[in-house]
Amino acid sequence: MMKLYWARGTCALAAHIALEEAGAAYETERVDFATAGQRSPEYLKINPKGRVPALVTDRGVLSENPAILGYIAETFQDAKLASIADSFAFAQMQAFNLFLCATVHPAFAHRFRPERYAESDEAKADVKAKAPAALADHFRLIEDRFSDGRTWVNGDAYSVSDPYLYVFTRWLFRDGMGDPHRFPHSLAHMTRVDCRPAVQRVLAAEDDVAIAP
Ligand SMILES: N[C@@H](CCC(=O)N[C@@H](CS)C(=O)NCC(=O)O)C(=O)O
Repeated sequence: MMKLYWARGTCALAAHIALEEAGAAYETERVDFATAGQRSPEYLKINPKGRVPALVTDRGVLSENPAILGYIAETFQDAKLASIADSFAFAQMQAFNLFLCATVHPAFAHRFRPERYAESDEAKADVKAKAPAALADHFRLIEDRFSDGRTWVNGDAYSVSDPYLYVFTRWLFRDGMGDPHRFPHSLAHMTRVDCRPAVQRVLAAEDDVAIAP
């Protein structure tokens, strides 16, 4: 059986929701960031990068959200969590997921983990200060994507991109990020994702709640 390593309030929520949406048989193990569980010798054997999510499969461990999400979509094709038969549509989905992974997520890390990027207090403050403006630029692109009236990130069909975007829209509500209501399409999308039974089940399992926009 697959096993997902996750931590509360993290990007691992996307993979957790995708597994639940897929109807996969899986178990989970919480990594406790409060006690630096992600850097424990036991966890570093699972993911030497010391990050969540990590998905243990019968062929080995997968890390990195776009890889995990693509793997879930391809493994559980009946759940229709991606356009598997259409290589171009699949690549477009991956392009969006990689944008979240390589651009949006690091911009949040500048805000929440400035110690990764700078040494002095002054430099860390600078790194933090710049993040909300960068994120506003990224979310404006996401808003543009929804301006054609689409329901989900990739069009009319829900895909693994949706829980992934959901994670970051929720993070807009954290301290210092400015007014999330500047991004109405993203907030409406977050609410649509919240309404999905699989999402409700995962939030309950993670002892988390939907955010009221
Ligand atoms: N590129 C990775 C990023 C994973 C990542 O940074 N996860 C964060 C949680 S959102 C983490 O595990 N942080 C632990 C730490 O920085 O010590 C992915 O998309 O899976």
